[in-house]
Amino acid sequence: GSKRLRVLVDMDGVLADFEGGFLKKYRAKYPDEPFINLEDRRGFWVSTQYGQIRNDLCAKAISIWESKNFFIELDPLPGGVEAVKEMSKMKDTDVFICTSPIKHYSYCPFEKYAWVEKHLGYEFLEHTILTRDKTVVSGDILIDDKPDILGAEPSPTWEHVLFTACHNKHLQPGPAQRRLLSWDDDWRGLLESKRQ
Ligand code: UMP
Repeated sequence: GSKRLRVLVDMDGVLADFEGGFLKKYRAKYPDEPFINLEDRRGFWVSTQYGQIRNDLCAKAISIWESKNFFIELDPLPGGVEAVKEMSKMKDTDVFICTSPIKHYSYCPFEKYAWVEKHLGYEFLEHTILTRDKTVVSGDILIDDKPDILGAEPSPTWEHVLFTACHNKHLQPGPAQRRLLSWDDDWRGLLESKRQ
């Protein structure tokens, strides 16, 4: 098929290593506090799982991603930047980064744009969407590691493809939900399947 395709790609947990960056900075700031190895992460919300260990660890976790330089210093996840660059050069393909900033807005929105410029180039800022509600953004596919993507629009136009992450790998995907195991997985075939 040759239908024009609009692909939405999430940032944290898909292009940028939020979980790895969090754990490294949390352990450096709180060396004497308990922590959760990435293999033991369950549930999308890091703060919720830390709060289950001990109540005050929820706020300590949040203090990490509310800090200056947290988002800009996140490492790219393997193959993500390369995949986005390749898909944006494909015929009949529009790629947008679609990411939710935290509400503590001092650093995060700025640093998300800076990360895109640093890793994908200034031109990609034209293709960067910061929104707290991805259901109101239209597209054919949304590649995202969050299992439940809800918002004001009950029937989003995109198909949510679940990108595997430490916190969701044990989840049984919904009956029709497709997964991308990593950027080594067949994302090209996934895009092609939506052009039919
Ligand atoms: N985030 C939290 N709390 C957590 C984990 C993540 O606020 O426990 C933030 C980081 C990102 C946002 O800014 O939530 C998730 O954005 P998306 O990956 O859904 O775009």
